[in-house]
Amino acid sequence: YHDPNCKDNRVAMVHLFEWKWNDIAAECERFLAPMGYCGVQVSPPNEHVIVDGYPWWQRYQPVSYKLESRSGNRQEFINMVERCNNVGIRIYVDAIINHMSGTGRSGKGSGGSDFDADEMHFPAVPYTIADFNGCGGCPACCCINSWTDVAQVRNCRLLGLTDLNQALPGVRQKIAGFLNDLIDIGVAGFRIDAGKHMWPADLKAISELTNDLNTKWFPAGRKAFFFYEVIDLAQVGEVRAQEYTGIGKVTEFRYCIKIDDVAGGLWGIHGLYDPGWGMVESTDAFVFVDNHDNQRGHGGGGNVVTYKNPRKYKVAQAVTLGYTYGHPRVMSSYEFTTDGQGPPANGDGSTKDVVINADGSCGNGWVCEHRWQAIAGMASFRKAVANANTIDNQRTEGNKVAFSRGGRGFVAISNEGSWSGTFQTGMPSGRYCNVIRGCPNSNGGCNGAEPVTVNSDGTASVSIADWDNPIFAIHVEAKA
Ligand code: LAG
Ligand code: CA
Repeated sequence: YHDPNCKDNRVAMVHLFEWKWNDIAAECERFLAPMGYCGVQVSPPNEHVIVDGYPWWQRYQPVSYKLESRSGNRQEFINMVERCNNVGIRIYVDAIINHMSGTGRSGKGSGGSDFDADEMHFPAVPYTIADFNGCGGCPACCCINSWTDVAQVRNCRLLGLTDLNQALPGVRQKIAGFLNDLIDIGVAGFRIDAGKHMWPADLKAISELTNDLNTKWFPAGRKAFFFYEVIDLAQVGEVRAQEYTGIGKVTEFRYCIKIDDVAGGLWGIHGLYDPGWGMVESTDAFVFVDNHDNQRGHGGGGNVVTYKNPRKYKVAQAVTLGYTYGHPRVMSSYEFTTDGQGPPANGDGSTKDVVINADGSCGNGWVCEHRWQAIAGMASFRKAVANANTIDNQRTEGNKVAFSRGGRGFVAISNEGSWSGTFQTGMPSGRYCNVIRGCPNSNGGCNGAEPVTVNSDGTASVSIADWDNPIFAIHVEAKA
């Protein structure tokens, strides 16, 4: 349950937030596989409520486990999983299993199923009132309003969302049935939404009901990767991320604050993993610079760096993908100005296609951070150094840092103007491409810049001069 099930030494996950299944399938083939990404976190694939104006958060209110959502239908989902797995890219599902839709909602879901949340009537699963937590022990509204009352956090309604009782065998079976349907299709794992709001023992029992992964793409006996969304910002008396490390990896939200800090002052890189802050150990940590919630002030919010601050964002991603702490996920956003705004939409409300411009950037309102050369280049770097757990030759000078990764890669980042000189890269001699500028091309050179020569003693002449891309990175899988 801790192993992301990546192909070869691939590591980086990208969250293609609100993308349609057909667009994701194409992206696996044309970009993610060649750039060395491991997999994609997809938006919730299950049937959901439809809210006026189609805010993104409607997908966090399930109506059933039918695979009929704003991103596409069941057949399109199956095609995506097959096409991505066939090029070695894994699919991870955002699984909403804590709750169903919010109080006050009824009608038909995105797949046409009837439901009535006030009656706790979800016939397309089916769930009835008996499958939900009652209001006994909860405040009058049945909502969570004390975050230090751990039983209330787990057994009452998060934001008024009808709360499933995962202690019941029947509920466990239905949730496991949903996960097993996805596993049988070929997904590699799950982001468990609202993990904080479920008891770890119940989650453990559910994960133990899941099938082995599909042997068409995975070795026999493999289990799905589970990573639990637990917002732990070290508030005294609240649920701790460490309660979940026995059953999978856990989101480390303190990392978002740390990386924002470190990307502003690289001298602080030594403190990126800070046990004093209560952060979970590296092998348990699931890390990200920002996510779909905190980039818009939801889910804990806080000071996080996003695509709206591109230069700092690239620095933050270079540190995240270049360093050793945790398992990294890259956010891929759509442009937004208000927090509820849904994905780019056509006149009929359907989600717009992702279009790719001639220069490789995205159009139609999709930001595609994962395609920014600095970020994609660092995803390829992480694959190349995946087996190296060490940081060597680390050198910090004020707001600048350089380090190498076990003879397989070398990075330098300057947050204070240009930086040039002779550096010990720890790399074998040869001609390499600075993957922040571009990849090797078929003419024996590099796109975007001249090749870099590493001498037989491991030294190289390094220069960072581009204010908007203040990073230099070479690795053994990008030789000129
Ligand atoms: C999560 N992790 O634990 C998701 O990452 C987060 O995006 C989800 O909230 C949340 N848990 C529940 O799955 C999102 C929005 C909420 C939204 C909720 C349900 O951040 O704002 O709540 O999805 O759609 C909305 C309204 C609330 C209302 C609630 C129930 O914003 O005002 O109380 O619906 O009707
Ligand atoms: Ca709950």
